[in-house]
Amino acid sequence: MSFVVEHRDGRTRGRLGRLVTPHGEVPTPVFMPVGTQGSVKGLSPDELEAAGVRMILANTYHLMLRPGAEVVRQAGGLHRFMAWPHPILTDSGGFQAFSLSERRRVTEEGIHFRSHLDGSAWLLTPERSVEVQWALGSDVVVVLDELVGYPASRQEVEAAARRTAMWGRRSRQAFERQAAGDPAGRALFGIVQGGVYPDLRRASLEAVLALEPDGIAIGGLSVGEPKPLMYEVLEALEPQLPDHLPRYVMGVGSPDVLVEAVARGYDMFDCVLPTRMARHGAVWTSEGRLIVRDAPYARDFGPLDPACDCYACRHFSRAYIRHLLKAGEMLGMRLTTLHNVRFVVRLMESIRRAIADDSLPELRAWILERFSPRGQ
Ligand code: PRF
Ligand code: ZN
Repeated sequence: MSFVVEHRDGRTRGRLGRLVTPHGEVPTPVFMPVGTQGSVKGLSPDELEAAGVRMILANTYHLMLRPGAEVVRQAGGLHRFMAWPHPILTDSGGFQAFSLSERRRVTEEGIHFRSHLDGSAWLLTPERSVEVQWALGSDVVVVLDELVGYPASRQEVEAAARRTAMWGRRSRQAFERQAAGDPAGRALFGIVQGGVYPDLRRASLEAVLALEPDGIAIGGLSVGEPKPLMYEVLEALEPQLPDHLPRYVMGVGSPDVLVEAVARGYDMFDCVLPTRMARHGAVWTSEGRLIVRDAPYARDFGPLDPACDCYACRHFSRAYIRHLLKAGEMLGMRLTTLHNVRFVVRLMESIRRAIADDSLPELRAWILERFSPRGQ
């Protein structure tokens, strides 16, 4: 894998880049929709492609439990299994084991947990996580990490960051064992933890750099802290990041956070937000967020967003989509999902265009005007 920075915004830290993976190139900054179970919920690969998506995220945790890494490997890897020919980044499973599993326990060895599906006992080690991600055929493998929520004591955060550093080293070794003799050129990303403590973030970054990673993921953010604090952490860390590596902020995806993080020098993002919101009847439009499920749209025969070129906006009205959602028709969620995915793809396109012509501050103001939640 390789990454090149092609242009920098004159007035922010924003950068335009290109990520080259075994399954093709991706212009950055990029947002990756989440395909947790090997599917971006409700959409076919054709539809994702038509919406302009060029890279998705999949989850080690879910696919390991079901259908199992071996099934996907036998199918020829996740790209073949799900008929998605473009790049895939896989998350390591640490975060999901924390948020989904029951009775989890962390030891030096790894994360012991019970499956949220059937209660069976599992152990996710850094080695196993890398093996599973390799079996899935991931283009970008991510180290196993431990994170804590917010707020958390300095002691807890420090212990998790230390463990993440140790697991990073074991992940690197496991990656090298897999990569020996493999020409594909897959990438390994390290993860920086350390909560909101600048010195812990710095120490965590040092440990990540020692891994000689192909990219740097920033974990442990958007876990309940106020947004200004998240921006502070990103801003304080940025000058310490090597310029030539892609920087990936894990689990963020609202328009305001995307543009704020890009302006602070970050390149890659993923989040369930656009797809999850859509299933609950909320869409992003060029005028801000809209809950199409709400009563006022019952007789609104215009599109979700007049400025959108997606299939849903070209063919259907707010009133019709609201009706589908209220009636529990599958098409309703598919159309809102399609729209939100296209919206965020176009948002990233406009962000890249703004960096290219040095107008990111103006676009940032436009986005914040429409998408800053009150009280944040
Ligand atoms: N670690 C991993 N995946 C993640 C996170 C993390 O800290 C987050 C936090 N926002 C989202 N996804 N491995
Ligand atoms: Zn649309």
